[in-house]
Amino acid sequence: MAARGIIKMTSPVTPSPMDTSTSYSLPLPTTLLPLPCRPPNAFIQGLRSAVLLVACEPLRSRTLPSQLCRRRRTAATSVFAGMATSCSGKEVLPPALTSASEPPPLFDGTTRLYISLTCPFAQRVWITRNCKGLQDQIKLVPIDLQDRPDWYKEKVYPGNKVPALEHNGKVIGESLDLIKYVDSHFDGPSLYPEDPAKKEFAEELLVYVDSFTKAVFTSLKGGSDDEAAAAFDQIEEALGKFEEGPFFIGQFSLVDIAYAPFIERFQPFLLEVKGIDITAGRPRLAAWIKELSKNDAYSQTCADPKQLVESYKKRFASQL
Ligand SMILES: N[C@@H](CCC(=O)N[C@@H](CS)C(=O)NCC(=O)O)C(=O)O
Repeated sequence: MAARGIIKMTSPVTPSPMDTSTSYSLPLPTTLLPLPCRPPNAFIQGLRSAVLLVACEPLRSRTLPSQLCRRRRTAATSVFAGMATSCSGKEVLPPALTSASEPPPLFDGTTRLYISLTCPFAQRVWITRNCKGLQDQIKLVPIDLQDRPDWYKEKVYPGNKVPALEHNGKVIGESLDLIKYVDSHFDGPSLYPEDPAKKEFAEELLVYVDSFTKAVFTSLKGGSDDEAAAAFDQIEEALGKFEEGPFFIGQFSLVDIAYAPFIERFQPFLLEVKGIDITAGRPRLAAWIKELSKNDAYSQTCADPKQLVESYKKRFASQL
C-alpha cells in the first residue's frame, strides 16, 4: 500500500451483481445535440430536452459542428480543465437492443462499446470514451439486460455481461481492464499518470475499488453501517494524498472514473434510505463530488438519482 498506508487491502471480490433498474431508450440515432447547461445528474430531464431539440432540426444542424470541435479541442488539451468547464450537448443514444433485435454487423471494423445505461461498470468505460473525445470512434450499443438478445452471448461476448468492447476483430470485457485499454489504445488525453508515485497510488486505488464497493454493499445488505463509514473514510484519506486535488491523484484520471459510478449510486441511496450524508465530515469527498459533477464527460453518463435510488430500494428491499 501507499507510503502513507491509506488503503487497507482486502482480498479480491467477485463482481457485484448487476444493476437491475430499467434501461432507458430513445428511438433516435446516436448524435450530439446542443443543449443549454444543465445541472448534473439530470439524465431523464436531459433526454426529454433532447427529444424537444430533435424537433428543432435547424438549430441542431447549425450548432453541431462547433459542438464537435469543442469536444475535440478539449480532448487535445487538458481533461481536467476542459471537461470541468465544458457544457456541450447531450449525446442521444440509440434504443437498447432486446431479444427481438438483430445484431449489429459484427466485426465490420466498427468499434462498439456494449453497455447497459444503468450499469456502473459499463459507465466507467463510457466515461473514459467521453473523456478522450472518442464519441465518433467508439459507438455505444446499449443492451437491454432484462431482455438480452441470445446473439450477445453467442456472437459477441461469451461472458454475457456489459461492458464489452468490440475492437480490431476481438471483444474484450471487464471494466477496469477496459478503461486502461481504451486509454492506451486510442487517441485523446492520457488518463493515467506518468509520475511514478502517482502511478503507484493509482494502481493501489484501482485494486482497492472492489473492496470499497464490497464494504458498502455489505452494509447495504444488512451489515453494519460502520463498515461503509470506514470505507468512505479511506476514500477521504486517499483524496488527501496529493495536495493539488480535488481528484485522487490531483488531476482527473482513471481512478476517479473507477469510483464515480458507484459513489453516484451510494450517495443518494444512503441519504434517502438511511439518512447518512457521506460528505458530512468528509470535505475532500464533498469537493470531489462537486468537481466531478462539473465534468461533462461524466455528467453525460449520469442516471437520474431518483431512478437510481428506486433501483437500489428494489435490490436491497429485504434489508430495508
Ligand atoms: N466485473 C465486471 C462486472 C460487469 C457486470 O457485472 N455487469 C453487469 C451489469 S451492471 C452484467 O452485465 N450483468 C449481467 C449478468 O450478470 O448476467 C466488470 O467490471 O466489467
